[in-house]
Amino acid sequence: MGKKIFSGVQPTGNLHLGNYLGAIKNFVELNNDNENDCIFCVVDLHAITINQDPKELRNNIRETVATFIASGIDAEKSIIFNQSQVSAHSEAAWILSCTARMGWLNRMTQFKEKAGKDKEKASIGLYSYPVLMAADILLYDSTHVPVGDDQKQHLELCRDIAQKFNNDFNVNDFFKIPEPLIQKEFSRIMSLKDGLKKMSKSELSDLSRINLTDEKDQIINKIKKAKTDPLPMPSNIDELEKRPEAKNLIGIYSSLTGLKLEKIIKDFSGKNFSEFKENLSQALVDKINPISVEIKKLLNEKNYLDKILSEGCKKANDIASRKIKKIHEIVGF
Ligand code: AQP
Repeated sequence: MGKKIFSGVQPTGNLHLGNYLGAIKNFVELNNDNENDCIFCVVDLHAITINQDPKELRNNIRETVATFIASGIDAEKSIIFNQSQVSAHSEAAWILSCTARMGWLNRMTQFKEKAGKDKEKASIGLYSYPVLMAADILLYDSTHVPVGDDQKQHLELCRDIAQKFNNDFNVNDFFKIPEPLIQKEFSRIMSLKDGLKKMSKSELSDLSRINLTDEKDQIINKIKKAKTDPLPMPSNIDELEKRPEAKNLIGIYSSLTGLKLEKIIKDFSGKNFSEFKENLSQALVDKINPISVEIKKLLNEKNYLDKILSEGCKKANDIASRKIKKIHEIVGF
């Protein structure tokens, strides 16, 4: 039986290699399987949990759609839409925030990381972000959610909310309990400047990430400058655990080329990083350059991108409005 796939990407600019290898690459594979029903959402309501410039946000929404298409998602075979245009998301998020418990949300590590030291100044939206994410997923009876490893905890919370709602209202199986789809290996791509920090859009230094719009020279330069340790290339897998930057770069190379870690380590064992970095740059250029060229081309086709969104919104709204109607009946509105 086919899967019902749902996943979202925030239109916060600078979509990067982590977003691609952790999530979008998986979206494309799932979308290629005709058995699956796929919904890919540009989660603009999530984006405003931190300050956004309205004009940039509007551009970033289109750029996210362009990235989906340029990466190989087929708009004919999936629903692509932006969250703010389907009001059931906000409505369901409110209702589910009455099911979710403070204690559960207090455990969310992403909030702690993003709010930083001054939690009092973080928006309430940033805190309740995972409840909106649960609403997104549950409105479509999604069975599988492809995400990067950083979203695993939010998905567990979504399952808890679904189960509690089903129990509280005695509606067994009303919300489907979704399964995460997380890559087995290298599901968290790390910063090029610090192997212990996630590659991220909001990191100030552009050298910390490969953007999906980077040109060939930028990619080569970033890999040249990527942090490594002073030792030569590792000679066995066990060494990787103690060498986060080497582990990250080798992991990226393995994800891009499909080569096994053992083979990469055998081929480069004891050599200088510079030789490996040349191979890595080439693999990156081969993968990212065609995507980058296509994104830039699509950004000149605003009407086409807007049409994808408006058609997607109609389809998403059909499904979500039916589900929210049932939710209203269940809670007694
Ligand atoms: N570094 C990463 N490695 C693997 N997967 C990642 N994802 C994000 N970063 C990595 C996955 O990409 C999908 C879309 O992410 P998002 O745009 O919704 O937000 P995010 O996780 O908050 O991404 P960033 O880059 O870290 O943004 P900022 O800097 O704004 O916090 C998700 O499936 C995510 O797991």
